[in-house]
Amino acid sequence: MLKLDFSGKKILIVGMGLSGVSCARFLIKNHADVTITDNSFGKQSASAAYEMEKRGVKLELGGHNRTSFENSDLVIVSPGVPLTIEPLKYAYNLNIPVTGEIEFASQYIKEPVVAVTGTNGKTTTTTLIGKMLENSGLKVFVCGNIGNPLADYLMSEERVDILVVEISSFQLDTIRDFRPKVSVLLNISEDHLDRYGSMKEYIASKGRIFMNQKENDFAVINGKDSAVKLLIPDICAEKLCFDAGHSGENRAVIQKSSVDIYNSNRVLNIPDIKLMGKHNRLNIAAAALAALSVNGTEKGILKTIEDFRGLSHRIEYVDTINGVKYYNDSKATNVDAVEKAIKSFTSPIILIMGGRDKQGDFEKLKPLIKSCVKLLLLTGEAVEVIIKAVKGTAPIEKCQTLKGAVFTAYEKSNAGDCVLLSPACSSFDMFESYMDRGNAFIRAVKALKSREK
Ligand code: UMA
Repeated sequence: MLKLDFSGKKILIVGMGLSGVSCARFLIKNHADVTITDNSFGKQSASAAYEMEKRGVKLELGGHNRTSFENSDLVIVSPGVPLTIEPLKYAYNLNIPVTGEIEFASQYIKEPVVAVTGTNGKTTTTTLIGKMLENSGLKVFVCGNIGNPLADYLMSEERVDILVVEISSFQLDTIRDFRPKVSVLLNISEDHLDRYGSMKEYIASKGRIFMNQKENDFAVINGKDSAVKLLIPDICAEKLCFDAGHSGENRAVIQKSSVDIYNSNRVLNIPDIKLMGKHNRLNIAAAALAALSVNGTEKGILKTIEDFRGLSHRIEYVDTINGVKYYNDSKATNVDAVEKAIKSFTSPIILIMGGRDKQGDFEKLKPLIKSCVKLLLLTGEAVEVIIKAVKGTAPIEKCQTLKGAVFTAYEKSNAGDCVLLSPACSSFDMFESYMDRGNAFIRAVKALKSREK
């Protein structure tokens, strides 16, 4: 574990989730005076609260106390906490440093970092880069938005050669000096507009991943994405574009079921890609370019793609019942991800959408729903908004629950169809997380399957 001395420093952590707890563990071990404040306090936080108190962290739960913000030497904000909340304004007004977990932890990390952002495909690409580098013989720590905070590395006894970090826009909002050796920007489409005032702000947030890079760093970028292209003029790092068409800078060409990577004077062909959809071939191209720029080997890359079968909750095949295939794409929490999912199928689709609206533009789905979806089943808070946006495209039915939607899909499907849960919304109206929602979908499908036996 990294040893530092924070004696006499009063540090306030906002949010007792994964990021907050991880920072607190590290700081308390290094003699800081740590307080965690969280505006809610539910059953799930009880074990974290118990651990924190035992370690000597002060807790202020169920609300935020203005004076704690004003009396701190440093405030560390969790990514899910909006930077506009009232108590943070008091800290800003008093010039108290406010930072996030990624910026805080990265100050103490000397190893090179590959950082991956984008609206969709971050977790798959982060996982692929981690495996490609491991299969190339490197010691790797994979972390970030993927589920284990970067700050966990500060507590780890083992040093690695390189870190691969999934980074969300929320995490980028609080960086200052964070400088990845390789920054990957996969794509940008509408998302989180309930937090950002406009697309312009959201694009600017994503662009922060490049802001501290220098000429000897690498920027792996989607050369066809119009929002990503807006950021290119400000990038100092060496640009490795993928899918950029015929432009001279193009370093990866996406074929029908393979990817060609231009690596120095050679072409690395990644053949027979089993993951569905062009979006996955783009993720693979980005991952390979990133891996190659930090000593990943062609052999390590090819082995990774040969072995990789995709992650849960991303167009995940669940089962076949009466000739109908069921797919769980619960991670598709925005419109762009649903577009990509629909485009991955050639069979008629019974599509299950809905949940909590993140103010996505559902109207964009109209042409695809019209041409590919035979029945649209809607659940959750966003039902009426979605109906208004896509009416006239396909038959629509409202369902009270996800389980009910699965049952309706089962009743209305014919052999050769597929049933796809791809919600275009967050899960928080009815579930704890997209994983919880995806697991509920899988359970409902498995229950129907067992009735068949
Ligand atoms: N809270 C306050 N005050 C507020 C608002 C929230 O105290 O005004 C509290 C909440 O009550 C809660 C705590 O803050 O107890 C949660 O903080 P958090 O939401 O930042 O959660 P963490 O557990 O720290 O998880 C975060 C990321 N969550 C979000 O960005 C919302 C996790 O990404 C990430 O895995 C983790 O850090 C480690 O890096 C999840 C996510 O949904 C998977 N990310 C979004 C996405 O992928 O779309 C961005």
